[in-house]
Amino acid sequence: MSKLVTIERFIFDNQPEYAKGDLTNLLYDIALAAKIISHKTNRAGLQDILGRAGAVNIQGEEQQKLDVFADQTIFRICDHPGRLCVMASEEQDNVLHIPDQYEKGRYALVYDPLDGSSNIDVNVSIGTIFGVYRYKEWELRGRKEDVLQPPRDLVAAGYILYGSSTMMVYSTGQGVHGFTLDPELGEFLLSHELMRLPEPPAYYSVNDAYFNRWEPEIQSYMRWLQGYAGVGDIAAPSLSGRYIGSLVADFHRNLLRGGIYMYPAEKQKPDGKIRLLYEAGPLAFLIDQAGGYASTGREAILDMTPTELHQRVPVFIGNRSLVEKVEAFVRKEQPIRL
Ligand code: P6P
Repeated sequence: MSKLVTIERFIFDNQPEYAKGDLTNLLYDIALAAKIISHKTNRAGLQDILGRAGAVNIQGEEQQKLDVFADQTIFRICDHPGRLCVMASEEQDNVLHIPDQYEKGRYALVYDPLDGSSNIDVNVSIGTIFGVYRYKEWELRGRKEDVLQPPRDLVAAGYILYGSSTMMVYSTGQGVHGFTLDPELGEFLLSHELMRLPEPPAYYSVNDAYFNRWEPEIQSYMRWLQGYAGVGDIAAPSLSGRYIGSLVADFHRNLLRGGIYMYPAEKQKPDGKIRLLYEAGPLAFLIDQAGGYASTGREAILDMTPTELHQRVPVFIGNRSLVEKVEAFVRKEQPIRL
């Protein structure tokens, strides 16, 4: 029988000595937000919270009521305890400043409050993604510069998956750890300690309806993944296709079983769809901690400094062997066949 450890206890016991303060408490706060959002998500169909909130966000996407609720919940929990100097949300045009009446802290929080929200009405798993940076300059803390940092400089990153169960998965640079919510206790309990990407990988995740929009090298890579003869210098591992259309759900399954999630650039989306700051960056930090790799196909996502809050990047993330093969195809170092 596995040991019974709450996320609060695990965070406290595993933080470096110097960090047993704001960062520890910030992760507690995020876990509380996760419980509140999970409670609301699991009852979405019963409380007429489904459907549109009537607004459109910076991405030009219809805001679902749960999007708005999740965004407000995270902000209201994190704006006043004095751990943060600034926040950035997928749902907000600009950075979110700490209200004047509250003390500013040492950290900057970036988050996608509810990724995959178009799946809410069809009861498909959705998720929250977050990343935590340390301030850039103490006297000037609270600016956009505090969040526009490369994912390699994250001090923490994680996600919450609202699925058949609610899980919180995070890393502070000492490995990736997963916790499952016991809704009766209201506690996240340690369920996946030190998660590592398994080899060989089992899945590839991509919306292949866009195949004809991709550059030829990516089309060839897809044919390699699918086992076509005469493509690539070695045979691809035998993979199954799994695409949920919810990044956190696809990422989580691939983290547990091995695989690659892809959202390539295309003619209509030259930078792809996934946002660097609060989606690809935190997940790149996590996959690195789990022994994997994240790339745009041309450069490591971990080392990209965002220039804008809502900057998009092409994403290939998962087992290093699969992701590095994309880069080899893009460099035209691989035999291709279409
Ligand atoms: P498409 C959800 O909107 C999201 O950002 C990810 O969660 C998901 O993987 C992707 O977009 C789905 O996009 O174009 O395949 O519908």
